[in-house]
Amino acid sequence: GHLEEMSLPLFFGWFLLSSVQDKVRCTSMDFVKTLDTLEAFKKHFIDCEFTGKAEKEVDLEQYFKPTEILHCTTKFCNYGKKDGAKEYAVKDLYGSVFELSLSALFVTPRTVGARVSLTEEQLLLWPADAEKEVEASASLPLGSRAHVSLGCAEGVEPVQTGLDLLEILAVQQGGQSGELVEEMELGSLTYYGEGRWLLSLREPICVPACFSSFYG
Ligand code: ACK
Repeated sequence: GHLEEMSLPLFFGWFLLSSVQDKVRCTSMDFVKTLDTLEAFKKHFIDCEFTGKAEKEVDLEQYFKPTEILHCTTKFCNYGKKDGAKEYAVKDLYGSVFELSLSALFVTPRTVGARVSLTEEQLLLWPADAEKEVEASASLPLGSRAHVSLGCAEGVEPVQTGLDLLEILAVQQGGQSGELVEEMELGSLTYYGEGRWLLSLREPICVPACFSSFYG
């Protein structure tokens, strides 16, 4: 009936515990600030991906608006309108705390995010079609889209963060290795063209996150 339909959330996912949210935000903010100071970033920036204009300076800290709740979406249900929303029955793990491994940070002209490397157990909660929705990434391994959105440029929706990650991974898979730009304290920074940067973390950031849902 009507009430039953209403009981499906906007999405299911792992929600970072509040104790680690600040740490993740600070790490990503430091990364964005550092990126902003690199000559290589300025050089590519002038070709202009970030503003569309030939501006020489951009304050990335202002450019990206922080996302509200740090989480990694598993199933986007859209209150039941999305395919497979009803079948996504994961009640037995609801409320469990998992340890998520953030393995990379990335920045594009649209979004900032963290890549999440899922364990076998975590992959059991991952929808089989998450990567297939995007043509370019249909052959990427299950879980490739897993991410935490950290910030979006003005007018960009958070769904874009996962799409940007898939694009970068599709370029990697296509055999283009990207241009290794710099060994940084946190890891190696690679440029994938079109304003896409990925910092592969030397030590993944491990964060506790509760499997739950968001109604909004
Ligand atoms: O950063 P995210 O994973 O991207 O978290 C938000 C959350 O749901 C609430 O908007 C994600 N989201 C939005 N639309 C979709 C979609 N069509 N497919 C997958 N995830 C989505 C968004």
